[in-house]
Amino acid sequence: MKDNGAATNGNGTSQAGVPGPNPNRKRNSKKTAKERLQEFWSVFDKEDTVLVVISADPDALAGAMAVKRLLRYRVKAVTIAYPNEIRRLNNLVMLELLKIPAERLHTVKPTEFSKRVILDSQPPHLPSFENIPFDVVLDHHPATKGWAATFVDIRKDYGATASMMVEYLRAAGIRPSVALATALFYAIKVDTQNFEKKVTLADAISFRYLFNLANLNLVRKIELSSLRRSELNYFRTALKEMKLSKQRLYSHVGKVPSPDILVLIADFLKQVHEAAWVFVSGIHNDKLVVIFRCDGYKKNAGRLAEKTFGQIGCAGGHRESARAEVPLKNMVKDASSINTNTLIRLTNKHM
Ligand SMILES: [Mn+2]
Repeated sequence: MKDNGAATNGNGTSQAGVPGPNPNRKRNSKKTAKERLQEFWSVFDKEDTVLVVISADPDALAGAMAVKRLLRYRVKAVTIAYPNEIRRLNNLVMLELLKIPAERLHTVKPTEFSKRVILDSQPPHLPSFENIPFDVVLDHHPATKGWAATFVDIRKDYGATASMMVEYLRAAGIRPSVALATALFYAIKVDTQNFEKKVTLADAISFRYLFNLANLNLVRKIELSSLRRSELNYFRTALKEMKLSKQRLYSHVGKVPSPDILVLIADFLKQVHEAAWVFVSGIHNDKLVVIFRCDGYKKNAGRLAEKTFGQIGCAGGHRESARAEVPLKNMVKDASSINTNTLIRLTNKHM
């Protein structure tokens, strides 16, 4: 039970790892792909209407498509639903190009479906998931407690749920369509950050398998669709306001419709060779949002963000990227008086 921590995971294993009442049920991590597939399939009947609930990002969308494919001839219908609004352009383009049928969670009634699956998430992850009784949980995030499901497969060492779903498809002898293979391939790329994150060999095996089936031009089209034309105006402002000193590049962009645009600008500016650090800030929802970027070599963006803004707002991140959000009421200045010089002054205090 240690490997997924669910209150009741139905794999019949006691805390000490000794087989429980059913000796045919093994520890989750010891099961073969075929055994997992059979257990997953055994949850469903021909008459079932299935709801797959996800928090829509590439990994969840691809995984949900795989579940739909695995259940195609085994249940009556499969509906994919997500609570969040998809704003990221790459994700919208993925939905559109790969024709992924997904609906907003508030437009469906989970209890009207006979079976419910949650994928790439767990019930406690979002308030809108908490009250849904799930039959199946498929995920790669660390296991949470306080819920139960008939079939649970959580593998926290995996870089993507998509890698797990490839194993299910292969065990079922199903060759994914180009759209499904492309979705899974892109999902693994995104969740492993192009394999720069710590992942398992299993992720690499699934990725290599998909390489022959996915359309790489479609992948590139999705990857390159990160900017709306209207967002280029913020780049114009960022370049105009930009200041470079002591290998540090600063730009305050002013009011922005979403902090995402600040991330896009910071990621663009970090390509400037003369800059070891990039600081991009903007105002969103009465908060000053600051995006930190550096190469992480003998530098720590997360620590700097915390030292600089931890007292007056929330701040944190990794060595090479970080973010801070400070309510304007915690700062002496009003929004209109904040400019790139303010950003320089604030961040230099702790450098
Ligand atoms: Mn994921």
